[in-house]
Formats: sequence, C-alpha cells, structure tokens
Amino acid sequence: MSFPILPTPAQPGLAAAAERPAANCQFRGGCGEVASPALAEDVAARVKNHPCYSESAHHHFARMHVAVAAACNIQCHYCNRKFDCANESRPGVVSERLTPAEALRKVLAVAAEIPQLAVVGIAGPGDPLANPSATFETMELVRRAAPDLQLCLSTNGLALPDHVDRIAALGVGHVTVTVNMTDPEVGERIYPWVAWKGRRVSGRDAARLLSERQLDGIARLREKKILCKVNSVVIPGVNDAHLVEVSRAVMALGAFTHNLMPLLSSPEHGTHYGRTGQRGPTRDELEKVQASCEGTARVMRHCRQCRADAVGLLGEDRNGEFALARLPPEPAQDAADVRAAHRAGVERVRALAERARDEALARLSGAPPGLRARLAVATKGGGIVNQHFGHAREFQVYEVSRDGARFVSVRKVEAYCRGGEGEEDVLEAVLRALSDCRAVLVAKVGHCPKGRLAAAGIEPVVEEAHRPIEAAALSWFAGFVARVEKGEVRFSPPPGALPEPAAAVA
Ligand code: CLF
Ligand code: SF4
Repeated sequence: MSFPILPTPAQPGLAAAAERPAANCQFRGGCGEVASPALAEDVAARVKNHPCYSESAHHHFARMHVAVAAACNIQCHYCNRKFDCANESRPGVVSERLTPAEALRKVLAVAAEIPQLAVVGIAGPGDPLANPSATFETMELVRRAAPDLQLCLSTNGLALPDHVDRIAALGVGHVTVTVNMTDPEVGERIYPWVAWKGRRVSGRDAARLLSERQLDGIARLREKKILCKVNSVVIPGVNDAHLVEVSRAVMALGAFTHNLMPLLSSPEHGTHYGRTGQRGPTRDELEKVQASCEGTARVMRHCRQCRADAVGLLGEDRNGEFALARLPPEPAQDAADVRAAHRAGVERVRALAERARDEALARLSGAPPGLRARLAVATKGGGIVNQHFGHAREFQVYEVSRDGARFVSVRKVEAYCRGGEGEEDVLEAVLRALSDCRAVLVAKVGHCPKGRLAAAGIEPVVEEAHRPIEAAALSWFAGFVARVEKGEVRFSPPPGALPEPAAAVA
C-alpha cells in the first residue's frame, strides 16, 4: 500500500502577497535567491540567516555539525558505515564522535571564535533519529546555552513520525529528510534493508515502508510549522528520471525546498555503488534534474555536501581547528553579543548590496530580454568578489540577464596557486569546470592564468573586485550586452539555461 498523497495544500508560510521586486527584477527573493513566490514574514525571518535554506545567507552565516549520532537504522547503497552519512556529507571519516557534553563544549568554543555561526545541526555520521537520546540531549544543552543559535537536523526519515512532537517541543526549526524515491521499485535499487521493530525488512517492502514513514514525517512537520528541506541523491539510471515525481510529492506535503545532490561514488569508498561501478551524474545531468524540478519546487543549488562534523561557512571546513583536544577544558564563554553585532552588520551590508543591485538592474532595463550569460565568481564570503583566482577552491556560477543574477551551482576545484607556483593540470581542470562561463570575476589573477582563461573564452575580470556579487555580475553583464550589440562578441545561450522561475509552488 502506498502512502496517500494529501490534496495539494497551500504552501505553509507562503503568501501570495507580492514583495517589492527590485527594479525590473523578477526574482522576488532577491537576485541569486531561489526563484519563488514571496515568503510570509515569519518564514522569511526563519530562513534569512540559515545558510542552507537561503542562498543569500550562505555568504554571511556559518553552520556547524556535531557528530553525536553514530548508529543508523537503514542501509543505503551509497553508504559505507565506516564513513560519514552520505546524505549530508561527502564520504570521509568524521574526525571524532562526540558525547552531548562534548558537543556543547565544541559549540561554545566555535561560537566564541566564529561570529557568523547561526546554526547547529546534527547530521550524522549515522542518523540523528536512530540515536534519539544523544540527539535530543545535545539539542537541549545547546538550546539552553545559546538560545540564539538555530537548531537543525537531517534524517533518513524512518523514525521521523515518532519524534516530530519532541522536535517541535525543543524548538528545532529546520529538518532535512532525505527522500530518494516514492516508488518502491526504484527504492529497492537504493536501499537493501531497513531496521524496523527489531527485525530487518528488505527489498521492495523496505523501500515502501521507508517512503511511507518519510512522507508521513514530512506531513507532520508541516502540521508543526517546522520548515522541511528534502534532500535527494541523484543516481543516474536509478532515480534521476523519477525525482520530479518525488519533488511534486514532497512539495505537496509542505516541504520548503528541494536539494538535489549528486551521488558521490568511487570504488575506494567501499560502498555497494562504489564497488559495482554506479557512477554519479555529470554536471549537465545534475542541472537537468534540478531544472526539471524547478517548476514545482524551490531548488537548492548551493549545497556543499558537507561532512557530519563540518564547521564554518558552507564553502569552508574549519573542523580541524576545533578538535576536542584543542578546546579549553571549561566551556568557553558564549559570545551572543558578538553574534548579534554580526547579524546587525550583515543587515547593513545586505541593504547596501541590494541598493547596488537595484542600480545595476536599472541600467539593464533596455537590454534584450533573451540575452543571458553565465559567469563564475571567486569569493571567500561576505557576498563580495574578494578571492584571488589562484586561491579559489570553488567558484560560484551565476546566470545573468536583464532580470537579475541567479545562482546556478558551485564548482569545486583545487587551488591553482600552490606556494607561489601555478599547477598546469589544475588550471586545465579549472578551465573545464568553468567551460560554460563567459567570465570569471576575481579579486586578482596572475598573468599566466589570465591569458589561458581568455584563450578559453572565459574573460578574467578584476574590475569588479571587492563589489557585492550581484551588482558586480550585472555590471559585467551590462558591458557584455553593449559588446554584443556592437557585434564585438557573439551571443550564444548558455548550455542548459535556467528555466523561467516557477510561477507558484504547489
Ligand atoms: Fe547542516 Fe543540513 Fe542543517 Fe544545513 S547542511 S543539517 S540543513 S545546517 Fe546544508 Fe551541508 Fe548541504 Fe546539508 S550545505 S549538506 S544542505
Ligand atoms: Fe548511511 Fe546515512 Fe544512509 Fe544511514 S541514512 S545508511 S548513515 S547514508
């Protein structure tokens, strides 16, 4: 028996009310934000500083995961228990597992050092709800010690319906459920078994049970007004064509956003998929699946598939600085006032960035509507073009048009510059990673890579350095439009250009 899909309800917290669009901007969440209808005030307030629920927030706010949840209650073919939970982390051993008391010590130490910290999450290395005592005790301790930090957890959903009341009572505002299928025929190719009431259920029955529990849990989260993000691992040939159905089902139940992540699979991970040669999606395949879901869901595109012990802004991992052995013996003093000052500072920075974006958009009002281009940005945070090309370990790719700058994806790379020397093979890989981009906006770039980028048709741009990303992207685009109009450059649409924003979310 499959889980009954409820009639499509109004999206919790979504209001039809129009928010003032910026100049001619049609993306009401702000350029670069996921295309979506305007958010109700209470929902907007809950997502605006959460780095995973808001693309804009991930430039300014950090999260940390505390690895208190060791056990798991299901088996995924992309997971090897010696490694992290692949639902929320790239494969890699967590450095250390923590007790709730150790987790609190670590949270306070991180909070004292990283004023951007906004969220404490539990995402493994197993499943948080297969370890309810440790998970909830940790959350209680953090809630009492640092009430301004948002609590977040990520689960496979099997035990979710049993714990939603407790989650709500603890004030956990954000829950991620990994939903890879709603069709048990697909599911049996992903999950060999689930543990249920003291026995193992396998095959199609396991997938059916898991799916029913996941969907039931998502519906219950909605009843409690807890924001739910759904993660799906895109597995080519297994669930890639099915994920649009998943998207429809979870959005109908009230999920807030859908995060479609590539399968990470390699023989050395020791997973079933790794051993049997199941590959992950190519960049184009992933973007195609994301685009197919975009008509139904807010699609998250800035996920970094971080580890279950990650610390810092999404693009960085500072966990190594906070190993237990390096922490002060007593809990550090909390620095709530420093975090409050950071939040206030971010508000001022955002206001300035929005003004700069609106001015740039106004200058583009006469640009041809069909003209668009992709560009890459090197940033180390703050929403600014502020990273040296050779130091960048990732580039953020935007698609720009007269309507604004929309976030497309993150391209992870190795840093080109090592010890003052450029690595040729690394540069080749960077050029491949940015092959769909017309330009790369950086704080600085060396002479050699500058020439190689230009030869590859990717314009290295330093003139926009230290400006807010959206304004910088739009400003470069204004120059691009002028050159197209003069016939100096030929326009061709980016491969797999983003679809139009969803008119409404079901
Ligand atoms: Fe962590 Fe997940 Fe909460 Fe974020 S991560 S539990 S929602 S605080 Fe974020 Fe990391 Fe992607 Fe997860 S970037 S893997 S989506
Ligand atoms: Fe591994 Fe996470 Fe799947 Fe459990 S839910 S088997 S920890 S990937």
